[in-house]
Amino acid sequence: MPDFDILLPSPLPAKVVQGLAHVCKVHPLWEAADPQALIGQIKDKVQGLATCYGKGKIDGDFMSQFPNLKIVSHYGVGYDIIDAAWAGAHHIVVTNTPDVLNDEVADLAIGLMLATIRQIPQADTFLRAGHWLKGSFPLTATLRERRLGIFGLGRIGKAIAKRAAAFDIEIAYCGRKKQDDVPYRFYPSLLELARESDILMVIAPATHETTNAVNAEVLSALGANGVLINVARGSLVDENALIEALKNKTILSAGLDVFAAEPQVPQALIDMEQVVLLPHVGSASHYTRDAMGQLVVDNLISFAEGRGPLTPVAETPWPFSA
Ligand code: 8YV
Repeated sequence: MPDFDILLPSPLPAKVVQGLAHVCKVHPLWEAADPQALIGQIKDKVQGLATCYGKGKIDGDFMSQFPNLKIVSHYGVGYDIIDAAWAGAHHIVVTNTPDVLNDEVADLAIGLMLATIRQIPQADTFLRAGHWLKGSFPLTATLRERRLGIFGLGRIGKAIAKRAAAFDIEIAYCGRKKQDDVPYRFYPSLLELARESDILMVIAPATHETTNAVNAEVLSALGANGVLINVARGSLVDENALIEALKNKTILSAGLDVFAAEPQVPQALIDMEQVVLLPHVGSASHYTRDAMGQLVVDNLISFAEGRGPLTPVAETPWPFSA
């Protein structure tokens, strides 16, 4: 194994750090008393970064501190914190952790959908508070006769659709293009999809085009019986428009696993009883996080040993053409 120094800008699971430390020189930036001084000492040696979703952005300014940087291995399928186009233009490959989390996130999305429509957390709170002794929990909305619109029919979107099909509800989707090998109805515009749906499931990537895509107009098209579920990124939903729609009851409820400025969650949402709010736990099981961590390690080791990256992202196709 050649010398290969890897910088970890923000905390990753211990198994990832240990897995890398067996074969590479690992520099956990968050443990440094003076992070900038550490960067100064190791900047010429660093060939890889292992990153995760968190506070900092891995942009051109950050990556350009390391003249010999060759690979950024990201812990997560969504890599919106990384400027992958910049990396590609500078022959730095970016990898993510696709597929290994599809089922976990899809399970959570379905759970959140049911929890929101049938008010499962609210019913639990009701029982614990002793209210059942005084009367029954109020009747809830239903999944019956609903139409599910999936915004983003990628790998996770398809896993959600497969599960939703078992509920005997209509399924439609919108995305960059129509996919001929799926049985679901395609709508080219999100507005049209919202108009034809009672549940809008958001699972598209966070890009410039999808920022605030779920806006006031889309929410109004979803309608007064409408339920919004977001397991993608907070940036896809105009949070102020969502709060207004919920306050004015122009939609029924929302189940959210992600927020625009997480872990900060708007107090207005916390104060609403009809919403279900989760702390970004879509992929957060031991099983799936271990699989994601292993893929972060495997990408870096495969690259360091000259075998190339395992799961490069679209912006940095491997091998780079000269
Ligand atoms: C995060 C996620 O990566 O994969 C994604 O895109 O949103 C999550 O799985 C996770 O929070 C780890 O940082």
